[in-house]
Amino acid sequence: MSFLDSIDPRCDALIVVDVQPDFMPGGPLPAQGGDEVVAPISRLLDADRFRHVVATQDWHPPDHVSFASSHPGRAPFETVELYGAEQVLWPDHCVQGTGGAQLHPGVPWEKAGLILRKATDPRVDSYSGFRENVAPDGGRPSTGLAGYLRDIGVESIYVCGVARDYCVKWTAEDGVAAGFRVHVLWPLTRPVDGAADEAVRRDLTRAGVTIVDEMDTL
Ligand code: VGL
Ligand code: ZN
Repeated sequence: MSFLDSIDPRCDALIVVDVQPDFMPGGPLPAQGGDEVVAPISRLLDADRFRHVVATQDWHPPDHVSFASSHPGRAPFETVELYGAEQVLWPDHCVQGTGGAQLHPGVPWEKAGLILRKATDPRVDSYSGFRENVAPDGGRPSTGLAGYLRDIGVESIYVCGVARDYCVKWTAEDGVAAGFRVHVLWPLTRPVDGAADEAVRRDLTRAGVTIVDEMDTL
């Protein structure tokens, strides 16, 4: 049976994470082979199996705290401590209103009922679609996504997009913590750091996430 045949449109939702030009090869923060997920995600949306589709969009102000450029003397991919947690310093990416921050033009976004912009607080990063990273008060502010999904009757989510080792992973793990059954559509994700794949699979599995490896015709 194809995984598509197991989708119940009433209580399953597809979450498409950060499919944006800045995360594609040639962009400032590429996921390895990130462009390869565009066509199959488009086919999945066009198959109209999911009634509930949410897109997340990384959407940083230009002086965002996660940018190495906001930390004099620091280089991209170094880490700093921020509000008691580790923060990776990224190349500038997905700056609000720029072309690289748009939703990728190759995906039929009209199928998405909600487009959730995240990491808009200049002081706080947000990998997950559900909750921001650690904030100055030590908490992780909600984005409202869990409440939205619950309100429309969603019980299970299927997560795809980029980056596998950051925003996809954190969205999946927070989805479990919020009480959803969570599946990661592994072939429809790509990592910033492919060397992390085995650790990502292990962490997701331990968190209670189901990894879907076989996508059949997609
Ligand atoms: C992401 C790092 C910084 C992602 C976003 O989409 O995975 N990673 N911002
Ligand atoms: Zn970002």
